[in-house]
Amino acid sequence: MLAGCTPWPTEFADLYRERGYWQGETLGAFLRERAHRFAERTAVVGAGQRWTYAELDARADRTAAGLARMGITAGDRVVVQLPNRPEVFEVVFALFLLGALPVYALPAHRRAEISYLCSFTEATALVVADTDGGFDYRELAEQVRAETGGPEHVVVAGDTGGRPGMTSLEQVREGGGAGPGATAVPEPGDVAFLQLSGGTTGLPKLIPRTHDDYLYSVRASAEICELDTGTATVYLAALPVVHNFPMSSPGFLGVFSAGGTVVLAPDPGPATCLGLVETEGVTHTAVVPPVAMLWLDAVEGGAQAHRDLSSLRVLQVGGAKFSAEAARRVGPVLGCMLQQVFGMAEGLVNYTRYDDPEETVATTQGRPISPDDEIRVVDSDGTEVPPGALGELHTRGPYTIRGYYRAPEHNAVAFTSDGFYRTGDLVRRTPSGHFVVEGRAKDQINRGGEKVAPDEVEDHLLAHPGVHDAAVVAMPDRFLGERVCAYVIPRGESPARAELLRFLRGRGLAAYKIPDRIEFVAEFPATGVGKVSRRELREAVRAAHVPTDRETA
Ligand code: OOB
Repeated sequence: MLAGCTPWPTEFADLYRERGYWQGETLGAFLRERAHRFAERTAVVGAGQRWTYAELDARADRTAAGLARMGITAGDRVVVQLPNRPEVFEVVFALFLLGALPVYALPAHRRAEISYLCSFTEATALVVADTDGGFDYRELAEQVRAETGGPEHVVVAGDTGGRPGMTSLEQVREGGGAGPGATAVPEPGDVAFLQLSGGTTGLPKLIPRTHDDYLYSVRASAEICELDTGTATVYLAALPVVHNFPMSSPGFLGVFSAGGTVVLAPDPGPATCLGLVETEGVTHTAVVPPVAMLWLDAVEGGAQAHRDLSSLRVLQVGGAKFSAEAARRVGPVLGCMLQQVFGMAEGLVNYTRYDDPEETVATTQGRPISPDDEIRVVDSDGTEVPPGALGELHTRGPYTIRGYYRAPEHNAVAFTSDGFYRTGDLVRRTPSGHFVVEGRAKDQINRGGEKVAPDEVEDHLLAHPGVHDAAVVAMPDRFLGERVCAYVIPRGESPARAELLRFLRGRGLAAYKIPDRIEFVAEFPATGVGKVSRRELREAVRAAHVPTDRETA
Protein backbone atom coordinates (compact mmCIF):
# COMPACT_ATOMS: atom_id res chain seq x y z
CA MET A 1 0.00 0.00 0.00
CA LEU A 2 1.03 3.60 -0.64
CA ALA A 3 3.38 4.91 2.07
CA GLY A 4 1.52 6.99 4.64
CA CYS A 5 -1.64 4.85 4.54
CA THR A 6 -3.02 2.42 7.12
CA PRO A 7 -3.82 -1.02 5.70
CA TRP A 8 -6.61 -3.22 7.06
CA PRO A 9 -5.23 -5.86 9.43
CA THR A 10 -4.66 -9.15 7.59
CA GLU A 11 -7.51 -10.99 9.32
CA PHE A 12 -9.97 -8.33 8.14
CA ALA A 13 -8.56 -8.22 4.62
CA ASP A 14 -8.82 -12.03 4.43
CA LEU A 15 -12.40 -11.93 5.68
CA TYR A 16 -13.44 -9.24 3.21
CA ARG A 17 -11.99 -11.28 0.35
CA GLU A 18 -13.51 -14.51 1.62
CA ARG A 19 -16.96 -12.92 1.83
CA GLY A 20 -16.62 -11.73 -1.76
CA TYR A 21 -16.51 -8.01 -1.00
CA TRP A 22 -13.05 -7.50 -2.37
CA GLN A 23 -13.03 -9.13 -5.76
CA GLY A 24 -9.61 -8.23 -7.04
CA GLU A 25 -10.74 -5.82 -9.75
CA THR A 26 -9.10 -2.44 -10.46
CA LEU A 27 -10.96 0.68 -11.58
CA GLY A 28 -9.05 0.67 -14.88
CA ALA A 29 -9.99 -2.94 -15.63
CA PHE A 30 -13.56 -2.19 -14.52
CA LEU A 31 -13.98 0.41 -17.27
CA ARG A 32 -12.21 -1.74 -19.85
CA GLU A 33 -14.59 -4.63 -19.18
CA ARG A 34 -17.65 -2.36 -19.49
CA ALA A 35 -16.26 -0.76 -22.63
CA HIS A 36 -16.26 -4.17 -24.31
CA ARG A 37 -19.63 -5.21 -22.96
CA PHE A 38 -21.50 -1.96 -23.64
CA ALA A 39 -19.34 -0.58 -26.49
CA GLU A 40 -22.02 1.24 -28.46
CA ARG A 41 -24.14 2.41 -25.55
CA THR A 42 -23.89 6.06 -24.54
CA ALA A 43 -21.67 6.40 -21.49
CA VAL A 44 -21.59 10.14 -21.01
CA VAL A 45 -23.41 13.26 -22.15
CA GLY A 46 -22.28 16.76 -21.30
CA ALA A 47 -20.85 20.06 -22.53
CA GLY A 48 -22.34 19.40 -25.97
CA GLN A 49 -20.69 15.98 -26.32
CA ARG A 50 -21.95 12.38 -26.28
CA TRP A 51 -19.44 9.57 -25.89
CA THR A 52 -20.10 5.87 -26.19
CA TYR A 53 -18.38 3.44 -23.82
CA ALA A 54 -15.96 2.53 -26.62
CA GLU A 55 -15.11 6.20 -27.18
CA LEU A 56 -14.57 6.88 -23.51
CA ASP A 57 -12.33 3.84 -23.26
CA ALA A 58 -10.30 4.79 -26.34
CA ARG A 59 -9.82 8.32 -25.05
CA ALA A 60 -8.79 7.11 -21.60
CA ASP A 61 -6.30 4.76 -23.24
CA ARG A 62 -4.72 7.41 -25.42
CA THR A 63 -4.59 9.88 -22.55
CA ALA A 64 -2.97 7.26 -20.32
CA ALA A 65 -0.33 6.67 -22.99
CA GLY A 66 0.23 10.41 -23.34
CA LEU A 67 0.55 10.94 -19.60
CA ALA A 68 2.97 8.03 -19.41
CA ARG A 69 5.04 9.63 -22.15
CA MET A 70 5.18 12.81 -20.04
CA GLY A 71 6.66 10.72 -17.27
CA ILE A 72 3.60 10.15 -15.09
CA THR A 73 3.76 6.68 -13.63
CA ALA A 74 2.20 4.34 -11.07
CA GLY A 75 1.97 5.84 -7.58
CA ASP A 76 2.23 9.47 -8.79
CA ARG A 77 -0.34 11.84 -7.35
CA VAL A 78 -2.22 14.05 -9.81
CA VAL A 79 -4.52 16.78 -8.53
CA VAL A 80 -7.65 16.82 -10.70
CA GLN A 81 -9.81 19.92 -10.56
CA LEU A 82 -12.39 19.62 -13.31
CA PRO A 83 -15.99 20.74 -13.63
CA ASN A 84 -18.76 18.43 -14.80
CA ARG A 85 -17.54 17.79 -18.34
CA PRO A 86 -16.91 14.45 -20.07
CA GLU A 87 -13.12 14.99 -19.91
CA VAL A 88 -13.21 14.38 -16.17
CA PHE A 89 -13.91 10.67 -16.88
CA GLU A 90 -11.26 10.46 -19.58
CA VAL A 91 -8.68 11.86 -17.15
CA VAL A 92 -9.51 9.82 -14.08
CA PHE A 93 -9.75 6.54 -15.99
CA ALA A 94 -6.44 7.30 -17.71
CA LEU A 95 -4.89 7.76 -14.27
CA PHE A 96 -6.48 4.53 -12.99
CA LEU A 97 -5.05 2.66 -15.98
CA LEU A 98 -1.60 3.99 -15.13
CA GLY A 99 -1.95 3.33 -11.43
CA ALA A 100 -1.43 7.05 -10.84
CA LEU A 101 -3.66 8.52 -8.13
CA PRO A 102 -6.18 11.25 -8.81
CA VAL A 103 -6.41 13.68 -5.89
CA TYR A 104 -9.93 15.03 -6.18
CA ALA A 105 -10.29 18.78 -5.80
CA LEU A 106 -13.65 20.53 -6.04
CA PRO A 107 -14.24 23.19 -8.72
CA ALA A 108 -14.96 25.62 -5.85
CA HIS A 109 -11.43 25.27 -4.45
CA ARG A 110 -9.08 28.17 -4.84
CA ARG A 111 -5.39 28.90 -4.35
CA ALA A 112 -5.27 28.01 -0.65
CA GLU A 113 -6.77 24.54 -1.15
CA ILE A 114 -5.09 23.65 -4.46
CA SER A 115 -1.64 24.76 -3.25
CA TYR A 116 -2.08 22.68 -0.14
CA LEU A 117 -3.18 19.61 -2.10
CA CYS A 118 -0.32 19.91 -4.56
CA SER A 119 2.34 20.36 -1.87
CA PHE A 120 0.96 17.89 0.64
CA THR A 121 0.64 15.08 -1.88
CA GLU A 122 3.81 16.13 -3.77
CA ALA A 123 1.75 15.99 -6.93
CA THR A 124 3.57 15.59 -10.24
CA ALA A 125 0.70 17.11 -12.19
CA LEU A 126 -2.36 19.30 -11.89
CA VAL A 127 -5.26 18.91 -14.33
CA VAL A 128 -7.59 21.88 -14.67
CA ALA A 129 -10.23 23.24 -17.04
CA ASP A 130 -9.43 26.35 -19.04
CA THR A 131 -12.34 28.41 -17.75
CA ASP A 132 -15.63 27.53 -16.18
CA GLY A 133 -18.42 29.68 -14.83
CA GLY A 134 -16.36 32.78 -15.65
CA PHE A 135 -13.37 31.61 -13.60
CA ASP A 136 -9.96 31.03 -15.19
CA TYR A 137 -8.44 27.85 -13.74
CA ARG A 138 -5.21 28.36 -15.74
CA GLU A 139 -4.56 31.51 -13.77
CA LEU A 140 -5.18 29.59 -10.58
CA ALA A 141 -2.70 26.93 -11.73
CA GLU A 142 -0.11 29.65 -12.37
CA GLN A 143 -0.63 31.08 -8.87
CA VAL A 144 -0.29 27.61 -7.37
CA ARG A 145 2.95 27.06 -9.25
CA ALA A 146 4.28 30.44 -8.12
CA GLU A 147 3.37 29.65 -4.53
CA THR A 148 4.51 26.03 -4.32
CA GLY A 149 7.15 25.68 -7.02
CA GLY A 150 5.17 22.75 -8.41
CA PRO A 151 3.65 20.69 -9.85
CA GLU A 152 5.86 19.81 -12.76
CA HIS A 153 3.02 19.39 -15.25
CA VAL A 154 -0.16 21.39 -15.73
CA VAL A 155 -2.66 19.82 -18.12
CA VAL A 156 -5.54 21.96 -19.35
CA ALA A 157 -8.80 20.38 -20.49
CA GLY A 158 -9.45 22.93 -23.23
CA ASP A 159 -7.35 25.83 -24.41
CA THR A 160 -4.02 26.59 -22.68
CA GLY A 161 -4.26 30.14 -24.02
CA GLY A 162 -0.59 29.80 -24.97
CA ARG A 163 0.50 29.86 -21.34
CA PRO A 164 4.04 28.57 -20.91
CA GLY A 165 4.51 25.24 -19.17
CA MET A 166 0.96 24.05 -19.80
CA THR A 167 -0.13 21.18 -22.04
CA SER A 168 -3.62 20.79 -23.39
CA LEU A 169 -5.42 17.51 -22.82
CA GLU A 170 -5.69 17.22 -26.58
CA GLN A 171 -1.89 17.44 -26.92
CA VAL A 172 -1.54 14.78 -24.24
CA ARG A 173 -3.98 12.51 -26.06
CA GLU A 174 -2.40 13.11 -29.48
CA GLY A 175 1.08 12.60 -28.07
CA GLY A 176 0.12 9.23 -26.67
CA GLY A 177 0.22 7.31 -29.92
CA ALA A 178 -1.39 3.91 -30.05
CA GLY A 179 0.68 1.88 -27.62
CA PRO A 180 -0.42 1.06 -24.11
CA GLY A 181 1.07 3.59 -21.75
CA ALA A 182 1.03 1.73 -18.48
CA THR A 183 4.36 0.58 -17.18
CA ALA A 184 2.94 -1.33 -14.23
CA VAL A 185 -0.54 -2.69 -13.64
CA PRO A 186 -1.92 -1.51 -10.30
CA GLU A 187 -2.87 -4.10 -7.69
CA PRO A 188 -6.52 -4.19 -6.53
CA GLY A 189 -5.34 -3.69 -2.96
CA ASP A 190 -3.48 -0.50 -3.91
CA VAL A 191 -4.79 2.96 -3.21
CA ALA A 192 -6.71 4.10 -6.31
CA PHE A 193 -7.19 7.78 -5.43
CA LEU A 194 -7.20 10.32 -2.64
CA GLN A 195 -10.52 11.87 -1.72
CA LEU A 196 -10.90 14.98 0.42
CA SER A 197 -12.46 14.80 3.84
CA GLY A 198 -14.76 17.57 4.93
CA GLY A 199 -12.32 18.07 7.76
CA THR A 200 -12.98 18.81 11.37
CA THR A 201 -9.65 20.30 12.27
CA GLY A 202 -7.23 22.33 10.23
CA LEU A 203 -6.56 21.56 6.62
CA PRO A 204 -8.63 18.90 4.88
CA LYS A 205 -7.41 15.35 5.44
CA LEU A 206 -6.91 13.01 2.53
CA ILE A 207 -8.76 9.74 2.29
CA PRO A 208 -6.98 6.85 0.57
CA ARG A 209 -9.46 4.46 -1.07
CA THR A 210 -8.35 1.20 -2.64
CA HIS A 211 -9.66 -0.30 -5.89
CA ASP A 212 -10.99 -3.29 -3.95
CA ASP A 213 -12.79 -1.42 -1.19
CA TYR A 214 -14.23 1.26 -3.45
CA LEU A 215 -15.51 -1.12 -6.10
CA TYR A 216 -17.26 -3.11 -3.40
CA SER A 217 -19.16 0.00 -2.29
CA VAL A 218 -20.01 0.72 -5.94
CA ARG A 219 -21.27 -2.81 -6.70
CA ALA A 220 -23.32 -3.01 -3.53
CA SER A 221 -24.75 0.50 -4.06
CA ALA A 222 -25.75 -0.32 -7.64
CA GLU A 223 -27.52 -3.41 -6.35
CA ILE A 224 -29.36 -1.55 -3.60
CA CYS A 225 -30.39 1.11 -6.12
CA GLU A 226 -31.46 -1.61 -8.57
CA LEU A 227 -29.27 -0.44 -11.42
CA ASP A 228 -28.96 -3.39 -13.72
CA THR A 229 -27.82 -3.98 -17.25
CA GLY A 230 -31.34 -4.84 -18.40
CA THR A 231 -32.96 -1.50 -17.63
CA ALA A 232 -31.71 1.74 -19.09
CA THR A 233 -30.43 4.01 -16.35
CA VAL A 234 -29.93 7.66 -17.16
CA TYR A 235 -28.22 9.31 -14.21
CA LEU A 236 -28.02 13.07 -13.87
CA ALA A 237 -24.85 14.22 -12.10
CA ALA A 238 -26.08 17.48 -10.62
CA LEU A 239 -23.33 17.77 -7.98
CA PRO A 240 -19.60 17.99 -8.79
CA VAL A 241 -18.84 14.40 -9.91
CA VAL A 242 -15.60 14.08 -7.98
CA HIS A 243 -17.51 14.06 -4.68
CA ASN A 244 -18.09 10.63 -3.17
CA PHE A 245 -21.90 10.86 -3.46
CA PRO A 246 -22.15 11.30 -7.27
CA MET A 247 -19.09 9.11 -7.76
CA SER A 248 -20.05 5.93 -5.96
CA SER A 249 -23.38 6.12 -4.14
CA PRO A 250 -24.13 4.63 -6.68
CA GLY A 251 -23.00 7.61 -8.74
CA PHE A 252 -21.29 7.47 -12.10
CA LEU A 253 -19.33 4.34 -11.24
CA GLY A 254 -22.52 2.52 -10.28
CA VAL A 255 -24.12 3.65 -13.52
CA PHE A 256 -21.11 2.58 -15.59
CA SER A 257 -21.18 -0.80 -13.85
CA ALA A 258 -24.69 -1.29 -15.28
CA GLY A 259 -24.04 0.16 -18.74
CA GLY A 260 -26.16 3.26 -18.11
CA THR A 261 -25.70 6.85 -19.23
CA VAL A 262 -24.31 9.68 -17.11
CA VAL A 263 -25.59 13.14 -17.96
CA LEU A 264 -23.37 15.90 -16.59
CA ALA A 265 -25.15 19.05 -15.41
CA PRO A 266 -23.04 22.21 -15.49
CA ASP A 267 -24.88 23.54 -12.43
CA PRO A 268 -27.42 22.11 -9.97
CA GLY A 269 -30.08 24.78 -10.56
CA PRO A 270 -33.67 23.69 -11.27
CA ALA A 271 -33.81 25.25 -14.76
CA THR A 272 -30.69 23.39 -15.92
CA CYS A 273 -31.34 20.10 -14.16
CA LEU A 274 -35.08 19.74 -14.62
CA GLY A 275 -34.57 20.72 -18.26
CA LEU A 276 -32.06 17.87 -18.60
CA VAL A 277 -34.41 15.45 -16.83
CA GLU A 278 -36.97 16.22 -19.53
CA THR A 279 -34.72 16.22 -22.60
CA GLU A 280 -32.46 13.30 -21.62
CA GLY A 281 -35.08 11.13 -19.94
CA VAL A 282 -33.21 11.06 -16.63
CA THR A 283 -34.20 8.18 -14.34
CA HIS A 284 -31.99 8.80 -11.26
CA THR A 285 -30.26 11.76 -9.71
CA ALA A 286 -28.57 12.82 -6.46
CA VAL A 287 -28.64 16.18 -4.73
CA VAL A 288 -27.98 17.89 -1.40
CA PRO A 289 -30.99 19.16 0.63
CA PRO A 290 -30.86 22.84 -0.43
CA VAL A 291 -30.86 21.80 -4.09
CA ALA A 292 -33.78 19.43 -3.51
CA MET A 293 -35.66 22.32 -1.91
CA LEU A 294 -34.97 24.61 -4.89
CA TRP A 295 -36.27 21.96 -7.27
CA LEU A 296 -39.40 21.37 -5.17
CA ASP A 297 -40.11 25.10 -5.02
CA ALA A 298 -39.47 25.59 -8.72
CA VAL A 299 -41.94 22.86 -9.67
CA GLU A 300 -44.54 23.75 -7.07
CA GLY A 301 -44.10 27.51 -7.51
CA GLY A 302 -44.57 27.39 -11.26
CA ALA A 303 -41.19 28.31 -12.79
CA GLN A 304 -40.52 24.66 -13.73
CA ALA A 305 -44.10 23.37 -13.46
CA HIS A 306 -44.27 22.77 -17.22
CA ARG A 307 -41.50 20.15 -17.18
CA ASP A 308 -42.27 16.57 -18.06
CA LEU A 309 -40.49 14.72 -15.25
CA SER A 310 -42.20 11.39 -15.85
CA SER A 311 -38.91 9.57 -16.58
CA LEU A 312 -37.55 10.36 -13.10
CA ARG A 313 -37.76 7.34 -10.83
CA VAL A 314 -35.48 8.17 -7.89
CA LEU A 315 -34.29 11.37 -6.26
CA GLN A 316 -31.47 10.70 -3.83
CA VAL A 317 -30.90 13.32 -1.14
CA GLY A 318 -27.85 13.32 1.13
CA GLY A 319 -24.76 15.13 2.34
CA ALA A 320 -26.70 16.91 5.08
CA LYS A 321 -29.90 16.32 7.00
CA PHE A 322 -33.05 16.46 4.87
CA SER A 323 -36.05 17.56 6.88
CA ALA A 324 -39.01 15.20 7.09
CA GLU A 325 -41.32 17.98 5.85
CA ALA A 326 -39.30 18.48 2.68
CA ALA A 327 -38.92 14.70 2.30
CA ARG A 328 -42.69 14.27 2.27
CA ARG A 329 -43.03 16.74 -0.62
CA VAL A 330 -40.77 14.80 -3.00
CA GLY A 331 -43.28 12.16 -4.11
CA PRO A 332 -46.27 14.46 -4.64
CA VAL A 333 -44.32 17.31 -6.27
CA LEU A 334 -41.74 15.51 -8.42
CA GLY A 335 -43.65 12.28 -8.94
CA CYS A 336 -40.68 10.08 -8.05
CA MET A 337 -39.33 8.03 -5.18
CA LEU A 338 -37.10 9.57 -2.52
CA GLN A 339 -34.01 7.80 -1.27
CA GLN A 340 -32.11 9.30 1.66
CA VAL A 341 -28.35 8.78 1.60
CA PHE A 342 -26.16 9.32 4.64
CA GLY A 343 -22.58 8.75 3.62
CA MET A 344 -19.04 9.89 4.15
CA ALA A 345 -15.97 9.91 1.95
CA GLU A 346 -14.19 7.88 4.66
CA GLY A 347 -16.43 4.95 3.77
CA LEU A 348 -19.74 4.02 5.39
CA VAL A 349 -22.80 4.78 3.27
CA ASN A 350 -26.41 4.30 4.39
CA TYR A 351 -29.45 4.19 2.14
CA THR A 352 -33.16 4.02 2.73
CA ARG A 353 -34.34 1.08 0.65
CA TYR A 354 -36.96 1.27 -2.10
CA ASP A 355 -39.26 -1.06 -0.18
CA ASP A 356 -38.95 0.74 3.16
CA PRO A 357 -42.23 2.12 4.55
CA GLU A 358 -42.86 5.72 3.43
CA GLU A 359 -42.44 7.01 6.98
CA THR A 360 -39.01 5.37 7.27
CA VAL A 361 -37.93 7.03 4.02
CA ALA A 362 -39.18 10.43 5.22
CA THR A 363 -37.75 10.31 8.73
CA THR A 364 -34.50 8.30 8.61
CA GLN A 365 -31.19 8.59 6.82
CA GLY A 366 -31.04 4.94 5.88
CA ARG A 367 -29.15 1.85 6.96
CA PRO A 368 -25.69 0.56 6.05
CA ILE A 369 -24.75 -1.06 2.76
CA SER A 370 -23.01 -4.10 4.15
CA PRO A 371 -23.82 -6.82 6.69
CA ASP A 372 -20.17 -6.40 7.68
CA ASP A 373 -20.44 -2.68 8.39
CA GLU A 374 -19.80 -2.79 12.13
CA ILE A 375 -21.63 -0.08 14.02
CA ARG A 376 -21.25 1.27 17.53
CA VAL A 377 -23.28 4.13 18.92
CA VAL A 378 -21.39 5.44 21.94
CA ASP A 379 -21.51 8.11 24.64
CA SER A 380 -18.71 10.59 25.28
CA ASP A 381 -16.77 7.94 27.22
CA GLY A 382 -16.91 5.57 24.28
CA THR A 383 -19.39 3.24 26.01
CA GLU A 384 -22.18 1.85 23.84
CA VAL A 385 -25.56 3.44 24.55
CA PRO A 386 -28.76 1.37 24.82
CA PRO A 387 -30.60 0.63 21.55
CA GLY A 388 -32.45 3.72 20.32
CA ALA A 389 -30.49 6.17 22.48
CA LEU A 390 -28.52 9.09 21.09
CA GLY A 391 -24.77 8.67 20.70
CA GLU A 392 -21.81 9.16 18.39
CA LEU A 393 -21.56 6.79 15.46
CA HIS A 394 -18.36 4.74 15.21
CA THR A 395 -17.88 2.37 12.31
CA ARG A 396 -15.52 -0.18 10.79
CA GLY A 397 -16.03 -2.29 7.69
CA PRO A 398 -15.01 -3.51 4.24
CA TYR A 399 -15.03 -0.06 2.62
CA THR A 400 -14.26 2.25 5.56
CA ILE A 401 -10.68 3.49 5.81
CA ARG A 402 -8.42 2.71 8.78
CA GLY A 403 -6.52 5.98 8.58
CA TYR A 404 -6.05 9.22 6.66
CA TYR A 405 -3.09 9.72 4.35
CA ARG A 406 0.08 10.92 6.13
CA ALA A 407 -1.75 11.93 9.30
CA PRO A 408 -0.56 9.72 12.19
CA GLU A 409 -1.40 12.25 14.91
CA HIS A 410 -4.86 12.94 13.61
CA ASN A 411 -5.46 9.22 13.07
CA ALA A 412 -4.80 8.61 16.74
CA VAL A 413 -7.89 10.67 17.59
CA ALA A 414 -10.06 10.04 14.52
CA PHE A 415 -9.93 6.24 14.94
CA THR A 416 -10.32 4.04 17.99
CA SER A 417 -7.50 1.70 18.95
CA ASP A 418 -9.43 -1.18 17.37
CA GLY A 419 -9.85 0.63 14.07
CA PHE A 420 -13.34 2.15 14.27
CA TYR A 421 -13.72 5.51 12.52
CA ARG A 422 -15.18 8.14 14.84
CA THR A 423 -17.64 9.83 12.47
CA GLY A 424 -18.48 12.73 14.80
CA ASP A 425 -22.14 12.26 13.85
CA LEU A 426 -24.75 12.01 16.60
CA VAL A 427 -27.31 9.40 15.68
CA ARG A 428 -30.11 7.24 17.00
CA ARG A 429 -30.78 3.81 15.57
CA THR A 430 -34.31 2.60 14.99
CA PRO A 431 -35.28 -1.04 15.66
CA SER A 432 -35.06 -1.63 11.88
CA GLY A 433 -31.40 -0.56 11.96
CA HIS A 434 -31.97 2.79 10.25
CA PHE A 435 -30.11 5.86 11.45
CA VAL A 436 -31.66 9.16 12.39
CA VAL A 437 -28.94 11.81 12.27
CA GLU A 438 -29.60 14.21 15.15
CA GLY A 439 -26.52 16.41 15.16
CA ARG A 440 -22.79 16.45 15.46
CA ALA A 441 -20.16 15.86 18.09
CA LYS A 442 -17.50 17.35 15.79
CA ASP A 443 -16.87 21.05 15.21
CA GLN A 444 -17.41 20.83 11.47
CA ILE A 445 -19.91 23.15 9.78
CA ASN A 446 -22.19 21.55 7.17
CA ARG A 447 -23.12 24.35 4.78
CA GLY A 448 -25.76 22.64 2.66
CA GLY A 449 -23.58 19.55 2.22
CA GLU A 450 -20.32 21.50 1.83
CA LYS A 451 -18.14 20.86 4.86
CA VAL A 452 -16.13 23.61 6.55
CA ALA A 453 -13.52 23.09 9.28
CA PRO A 454 -13.79 26.09 11.64
CA ASP A 455 -10.12 26.33 12.51
CA GLU A 456 -9.05 26.44 8.88
CA VAL A 457 -11.11 29.64 8.50
CA GLU A 458 -9.92 30.92 11.90
CA ASP A 459 -6.29 30.58 10.82
CA HIS A 460 -6.93 32.73 7.77
CA LEU A 461 -8.75 35.35 9.86
CA LEU A 462 -5.88 35.43 12.36
CA ALA A 463 -3.51 36.39 9.56
CA HIS A 464 -5.26 39.79 9.32
CA PRO A 465 -3.46 42.51 11.33
CA GLY A 466 -6.77 43.85 12.68
CA VAL A 467 -7.78 40.48 14.16
CA HIS A 468 -6.71 39.62 17.68
CA ASP A 469 -8.64 36.36 17.90
CA ALA A 470 -11.29 34.47 15.91
CA ALA A 471 -13.78 31.67 16.54
CA VAL A 472 -15.86 30.24 13.72
CA VAL A 473 -19.14 28.43 14.37
CA ALA A 474 -22.23 27.19 12.54
CA MET A 475 -25.28 29.41 12.45
CA PRO A 476 -28.63 27.83 11.64
CA ASP A 477 -30.11 28.61 8.27
CA ARG A 478 -33.49 27.67 6.88
CA PHE A 479 -32.15 27.05 3.39
CA LEU A 480 -28.61 25.66 3.81
CA GLY A 481 -29.14 24.08 7.22
CA GLU A 482 -26.06 25.88 8.48
CA ARG A 483 -23.94 28.84 7.49
CA VAL A 484 -20.53 30.05 8.62
CA CYS A 485 -20.39 32.68 11.37
CA ALA A 486 -17.09 34.18 12.54
CA TYR A 487 -16.72 35.81 15.94
CA VAL A 488 -13.80 38.20 15.90
CA ILE A 489 -12.01 40.03 18.71
CA PRO A 490 -10.49 43.04 16.95
CA ARG A 491 -7.02 44.34 17.66
CA GLY A 492 -7.82 47.98 18.42
CA GLU A 493 -10.51 49.38 16.14
CA SER A 494 -12.65 46.80 14.32
CA PRO A 495 -11.71 46.36 10.67
CA ALA A 496 -14.63 46.79 8.27
CA ARG A 497 -16.51 43.56 7.61
CA ALA A 498 -16.23 44.03 3.86
CA GLU A 499 -12.46 44.44 4.26
CA LEU A 500 -12.18 41.16 6.18
CA LEU A 501 -14.22 39.35 3.54
CA ARG A 502 -12.02 40.80 0.81
CA PHE A 503 -8.96 39.73 2.75
CA LEU A 504 -10.17 36.13 3.02
CA ARG A 505 -10.96 35.97 -0.68
CA GLY A 506 -7.52 37.40 -1.38
CA ARG A 507 -5.99 34.52 0.58
CA GLY A 508 -7.45 32.17 -2.01
CA LEU A 509 -10.05 30.48 0.13
CA ALA A 510 -12.96 28.64 -1.53
CA ALA A 511 -16.10 30.79 -1.52
CA TYR A 512 -18.16 28.38 0.59
CA LYS A 513 -15.71 28.80 3.49
CA ILE A 514 -15.92 32.62 3.55
CA PRO A 515 -18.00 33.59 6.63
CA ASP A 516 -21.61 34.46 5.93
CA ARG A 517 -21.57 36.65 8.99
CA ILE A 518 -18.90 38.36 11.08
CA GLU A 519 -19.61 39.42 14.68
CA PHE A 520 -17.16 41.64 16.56
CA VAL A 521 -16.93 40.93 20.28
CA ALA A 522 -14.70 42.02 23.14
CA GLU A 523 -14.10 38.49 24.40
CA PHE A 524 -15.17 34.88 23.87
CA PRO A 525 -17.15 32.87 26.38
CA ALA A 526 -14.86 30.30 27.98
CA THR A 527 -15.37 26.71 29.00
CA GLY A 528 -14.50 25.47 32.49
CA VAL A 529 -10.92 24.81 31.44
CA GLY A 530 -10.57 28.17 29.76
CA LYS A 531 -11.01 27.09 26.14
CA VAL A 532 -13.25 29.08 23.81
CA SER A 533 -16.76 27.76 24.21
CA ARG A 534 -17.98 27.20 20.69
CA ARG A 535 -21.18 25.84 22.15
CA GLU A 536 -22.02 29.18 23.76
CA LEU A 537 -21.12 31.02 20.58
CA ARG A 538 -23.37 28.71 18.57
CA GLU A 539 -26.18 29.42 21.01
CA ALA A 540 -25.56 33.16 20.80
CA VAL A 541 -25.75 33.20 17.03
CA ARG A 542 -28.82 30.98 17.09
CA ALA A 543 -30.53 33.47 19.40
CA ALA A 544 -29.57 36.44 17.23
CA HIS A 545 -31.48 35.58 13.97
CA VAL A 546 -29.87 38.24 11.87
CA PRO A 547 -29.15 38.60 8.16
CA THR A 548 -25.81 37.44 6.79
CA ASP A 549 -23.03 39.90 6.04
CA ARG A 550 -22.59 38.37 2.62
CA GLU A 551 -26.19 39.32 1.89
CA THR A 552 -25.73 42.87 3.11
CA ALA A 553 -22.08 43.54 2.12
C1 OOB B 1 -21.05 12.94 2.09
O1 OOB B 1 -19.73 12.80 2.36
P1 OOB B 1 -18.79 13.89 3.06
O2 OOB B 1 -17.50 13.20 3.28
O3 OOB B 1 -18.80 15.16 2.26
O4 OOB B 1 -19.46 14.27 4.44
C2 OOB B 1 -19.76 13.32 5.42
C3 OOB B 1 -20.57 13.93 6.52
C4 OOB B 1 -21.16 12.91 7.48
O5 OOB B 1 -20.23 12.52 8.46
C5 OOB B 1 -22.32 13.72 8.06
O6 OOB B 1 -21.86 14.63 9.01
C6 OOB B 1 -22.82 14.50 6.88
O7 OOB B 1 -21.71 14.61 5.99
N1 OOB B 1 -23.92 13.82 6.16
C7 OOB B 1 -25.22 13.82 6.56
C8 OOB B 1 -25.93 13.10 5.57
N2 OOB B 1 -25.05 12.69 4.61
C9 OOB B 1 -23.84 13.14 5.01
N3 OOB B 1 -25.82 14.32 7.64
C10 OOB B 1 -27.16 14.14 7.75
N4 OOB B 1 -27.91 13.46 6.84
C11 OOB B 1 -27.35 12.93 5.73
N5 OOB B 1 -28.11 12.26 4.84
O8 OOB B 1 -21.68 13.91 2.45
C12 OOB B 1 -21.68 11.80 1.36
C13 OOB B 1 -20.92 10.77 0.87
C14 OOB B 1 -21.52 9.72 0.19
C15 OOB B 1 -22.89 9.73 -0.01
C16 OOB B 1 -23.65 10.77 0.47
C17 OOB B 1 -23.06 11.81 1.16
